[in-house]
Amino acid sequence: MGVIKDRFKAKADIVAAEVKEILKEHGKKKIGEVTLSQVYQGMRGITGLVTETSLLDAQEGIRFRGYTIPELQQKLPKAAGGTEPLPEGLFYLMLVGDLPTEENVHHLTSVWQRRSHVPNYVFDTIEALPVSAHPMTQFVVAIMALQIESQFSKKYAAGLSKKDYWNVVFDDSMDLISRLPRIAAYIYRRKYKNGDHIQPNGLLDWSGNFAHMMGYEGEEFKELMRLYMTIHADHEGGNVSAHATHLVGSALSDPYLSFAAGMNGLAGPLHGLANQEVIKWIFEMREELKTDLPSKEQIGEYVKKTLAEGKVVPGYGHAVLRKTDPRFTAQAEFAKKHCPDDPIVQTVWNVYEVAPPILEGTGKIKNPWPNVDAHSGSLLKHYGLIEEDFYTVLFGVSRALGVLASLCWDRA
Ligand code: NMX
Ligand code: MLT
Repeated sequence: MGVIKDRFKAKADIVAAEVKEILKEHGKKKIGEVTLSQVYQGMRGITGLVTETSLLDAQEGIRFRGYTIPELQQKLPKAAGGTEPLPEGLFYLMLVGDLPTEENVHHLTSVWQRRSHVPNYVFDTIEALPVSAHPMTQFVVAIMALQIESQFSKKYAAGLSKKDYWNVVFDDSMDLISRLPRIAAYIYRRKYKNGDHIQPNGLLDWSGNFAHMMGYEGEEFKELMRLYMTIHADHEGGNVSAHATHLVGSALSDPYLSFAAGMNGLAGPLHGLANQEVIKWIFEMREELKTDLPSKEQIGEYVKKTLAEGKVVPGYGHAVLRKTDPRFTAQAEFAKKHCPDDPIVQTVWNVYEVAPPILEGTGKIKNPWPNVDAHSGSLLKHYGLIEEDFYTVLFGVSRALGVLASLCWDRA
């Protein structure tokens, strides 16, 4: 851990000095105007925050520290025999700002393994909830129970100098990331597999072990998890989960409290819960039309019906993006390689052909193209992870990487 922490601090000190200098020189410079509709419509398009870890361009999509998703798929270290990036590598990149070596990534895997112990009272707290509770509710309750472990809150209470905040926020963030897969898998097995829990495998990487603890041993599914955990990790600072984590963190709430706030936002249907909504929407359509593979004409009619009922077409639209989300494309590429004949995947692709012109035709939807959530559920269903209520928890485990790396930067 020492090496990564030292590298992070060295980088953060340089950036902090640069920012101080920039503010001294240009602090009074105006960078934009604000219109009344921006104020009333959720601060759209106002440059109002800095996020170190990633940058979202409306046309091109996300870049993590300057790298696109295809570039990350090429440049980040992979599991033995695998082709998808290990999210440990993305975390290193977001935190330190440089591409990691294989050794850096293996180091991070073993640090997270070492820190992954979840105290029993967290499982007891989950068990106190009805099994029927939504997995995101169970997830947030578990994170709050784990907050008892926060080093930051203990050390702050004992008296902590401002210059040491970053150090303990860093440790809390690492602990939390290490423990989330165990908590999420516990909730999964509790809710859907009769509480038949699976012990962690200390030899696996973070995503591989997560897949294992949920009960998915296939190498292809583990590869999907590595891709999934990488592409969902960060989407600049304006989205609800990142913004909420940042906002609550600005009160010096510890990483557990801050991340729980972000997860409450991710649980909303217009944000992370949309992945569950997409699959629900596709299955309702299949049920209504009595077919596993609706035709493009039928899909078109169903999109129009959804709009006429005053509902959103889940998985389409975005507050910033104005083109197809590259995270959708990355998942479509994975599906082309591994499961092009799956009827749910084919339906997702048919919706992609049919929905955008209809959405555009309304004249008010600013982005008629698919976002990340339009594709993820179809892949999970293909590999047998059929319980769509759980999908947002997967998103949440991944999002921890981006928002907690950012929280470390905030404190440093
Ligand atoms: N289906 C129907 N109507 C839509 C859609 C859609 N997919 N997207 C936007 N609109 C409507 C929107 O409700 C608004 O209507 P009104 O004026 O009646 O309030 C109008 O179009 C203008 O909205 P936009 O400015 O285009 O979108 P906004 O930035 O406000 O919202 C989303 C962005 C993502 C919340 C919106 O596109 C949406 O609700 N999409 C469906 C839900 C979804 O897929 N969310 C996941 C986003 C990604 N993520 O993981 O967080
Ligand atoms: C995200 O990944 O957070 C979503 O695409 C929402 C957003 O960026 O606004």
